[in-house]
Amino acid sequence: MNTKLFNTFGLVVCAVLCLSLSLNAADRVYMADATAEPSSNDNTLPVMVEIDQNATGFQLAIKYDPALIEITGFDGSTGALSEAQWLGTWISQADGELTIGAVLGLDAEAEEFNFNEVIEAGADIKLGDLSYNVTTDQETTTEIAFQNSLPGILSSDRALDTFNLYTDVDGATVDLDLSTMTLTIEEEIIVVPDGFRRGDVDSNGALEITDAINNLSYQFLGTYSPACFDACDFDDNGKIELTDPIGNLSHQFLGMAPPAPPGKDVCGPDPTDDDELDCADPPSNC
Ligand SMILES: [Ca+2]
Ligand SMILES: [Ca+2]
Ligand SMILES: [Ca+2]
Repeated sequence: MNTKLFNTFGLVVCAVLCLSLSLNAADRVYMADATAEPSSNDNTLPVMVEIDQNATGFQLAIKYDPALIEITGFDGSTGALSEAQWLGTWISQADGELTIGAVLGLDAEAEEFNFNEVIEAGADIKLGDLSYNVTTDQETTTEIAFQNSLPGILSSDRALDTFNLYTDVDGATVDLDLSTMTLTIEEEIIVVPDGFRRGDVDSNGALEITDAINNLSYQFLGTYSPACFDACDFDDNGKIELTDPIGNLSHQFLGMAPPAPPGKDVCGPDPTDDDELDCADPPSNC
């Protein structure tokens, strides 16, 4: 075979092999990385697949650390397995193993599979949700893995190993590529918005004459340091001026216009946060 012919032959072989490889590459089962709080119950994880043939049934096997989490079940009603006519879940908490079996079509009278019922080929298909509790009170990370050859939870005598696969419309099995997800167990960080009451210069939660006086002392005597400059900007024009304490007094004693949003009664962020003023030390009572 001369070089040119050999190269052509190689291209043809690659075209066939590479095409089939790219088709098969789509068969996988996975879960996205997630975060949960220590000692938290009733968490859920979506179980996802990507399949390049129509599927008539699934078998999944999952390994997890039983010292950190407790898997309590699998709910197919929240995903594509809501159409399944048979769905079984086996959990061995002691071993940290979970097996799921599902059949889309089942002809009960004929006692045989009905391969007309399918989950159609595609990507990002949610089969359902795992439910789990975090049993550790420590912050840590743990892995949950789709793993083959788990001892046969599926069989009562544990004689059969369980693999991750699905069946196609001919009843043939298709292996699923495996994956491992990371579960980060950590306390939720509660972000407190930088809220303030406008006009409440001393951040005591009420609009009083002292707020106007403190504003004047800051501007003209330099004897007062506001913790929240936005609160001093009564009309929210982006500047702290004489008009601000005057507007404050006029509202309190003459019933004139109230302070600009968020107002004096409700804590909130500055709707015009693009000026030079900020609220570096938001009131703790907001
Ligand atoms: Ca005040
Ligand atoms: Ca102003
Ligand atoms: Ca502003």
